[in-house]
Amino acid sequence: MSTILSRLTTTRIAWRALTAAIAAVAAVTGSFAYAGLSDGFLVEPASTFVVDATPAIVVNAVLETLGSLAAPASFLLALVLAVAVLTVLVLLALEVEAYADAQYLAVPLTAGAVWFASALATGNPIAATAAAVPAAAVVGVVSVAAAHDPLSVRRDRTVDRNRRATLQTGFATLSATGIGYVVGRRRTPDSSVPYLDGGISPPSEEQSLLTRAENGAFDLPDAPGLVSRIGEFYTIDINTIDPVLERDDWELSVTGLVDDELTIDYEDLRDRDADRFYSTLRCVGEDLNDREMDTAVWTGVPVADLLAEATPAGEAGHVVAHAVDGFWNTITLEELERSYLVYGMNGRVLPREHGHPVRLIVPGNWGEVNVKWITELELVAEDRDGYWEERGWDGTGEVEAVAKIWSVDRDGGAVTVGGHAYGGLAGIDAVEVSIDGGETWTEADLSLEPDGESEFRDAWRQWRHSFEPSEGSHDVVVRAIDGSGGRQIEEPSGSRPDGPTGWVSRTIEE
Ligand SMILES: Nc1nc2c(c(=O)[nH]1)N[C@H]1C(S)=C(S)[C@@H](COP(=O)(O)O)O[C@H]1N2
Ligand SMILES: [Mo]
Repeated sequence: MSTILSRLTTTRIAWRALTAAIAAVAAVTGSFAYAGLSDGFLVEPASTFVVDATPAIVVNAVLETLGSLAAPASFLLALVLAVAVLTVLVLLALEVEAYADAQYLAVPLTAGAVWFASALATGNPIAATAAAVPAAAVVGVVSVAAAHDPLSVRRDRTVDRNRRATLQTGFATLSATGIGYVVGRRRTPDSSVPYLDGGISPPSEEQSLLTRAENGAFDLPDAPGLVSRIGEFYTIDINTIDPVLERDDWELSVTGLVDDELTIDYEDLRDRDADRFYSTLRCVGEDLNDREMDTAVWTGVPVADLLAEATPAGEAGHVVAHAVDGFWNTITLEELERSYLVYGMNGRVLPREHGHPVRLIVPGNWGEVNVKWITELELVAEDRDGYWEERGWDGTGEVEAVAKIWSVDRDGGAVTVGGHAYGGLAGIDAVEVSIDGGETWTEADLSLEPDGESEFRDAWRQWRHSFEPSEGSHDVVVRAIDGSGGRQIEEPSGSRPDGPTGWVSRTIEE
């Protein structure tokens, strides 16, 4: 008799524990759906806890053995930890309900406990609510379903009812997890990246550049404005999961052929005079009319200021920029002297995927030299292969001018074609359009030169051209004229090794 009783008790606890685990999964899902991959997401504090609680030796050993799997592995561990802690809390709530023999008491208890723990961990009461409500809902649904289950015929009805109710709720939660994941992914980018200086809007200088770009832009369907939104700005790097480099842990050293080696931290960098400027990035590996080209308003410190303090030795001619992800690249000292150590993007703190906390921006050169998560500038005498140059690319130099066709709009009879053109430091002076396959050419309308006043004009412009189509099809071709009068190269080539060339064309059927 007593063994049967104790077995029944264990079975009950097991089913309660399963209910609690499902509620915990619902809490984490709700938290993700609300916060995406930001500090409001419960797994973020859990992962900080895991990393902080693990000795550095172990972290290094894990990184070494798991390599690029280390980040997803630690994420998984944090996820399991968050679910485990919440499971225990909900189980406690269910046990209290059983002990007090008060039907539905576990619902408010779960809501309270999950809310409190989440608010404590994330410091975000609203995100905590997004976790607490689904967890309490799971507990509530299981209780109601169990109480009204007409099908239980076995002698121990509570166990049997709970079992069915728990399983059904479990399946429902599982499908909700899918939806929560999709919602959370969507909510991950822009809004979760704080503004520089912690305000509720971009600082005034960044704001004025953003406003200028917004007012000067054409509204082209299917194409960005003059400044690309964070979250829509392309990202390319060698990582599956981006490095997480905290501001407080960041340091940059200027080493090699300098008189005085120099190391600065994030605070030092932020204390220096900064510039705000538009700069376009374009990946050398993209196809001619691809979208791996975007523009932001960047906030950063001129590298020249740091170089003046370190004093390059006479024989220094190049610099290798190193990053935490094992990526590196080489530019000339001259190019470094017009570069920036950037910590702000569109008035926000530089986002993780774009190199948080600090990246290099080298105006005018191909994307790959704009090293993200930068930690060292090593001055050397001779040119050296970068990460991609070791793999057969030649993409450290200045960009080729390009005009893209990104937008085709029909309004009644007229067709408006448009897109973006980028010419590096020289800027874009004109975009020529042909609607007859290159027989005759006219100049397209150009948007505002986004950085007219500064000494470099390293930003794209939009172009636009409307025409009344005649019978048949039209072969639209575009070509850019850069600020030095040079016309975009006509001869087509693939992107490897030094960037795609040719004129973009598109056939428009009437
Ligand atoms: N540390 C690091 N920096 C990097 C890369 C990288 O893989 N690792 N990729 C480069 C390449 S190929 C490009 S095109 C640009 C893209 O910058 P974005 O991701 O901010 O658009 O970053 C460059 N900087
Ligand atoms: Mo790139």
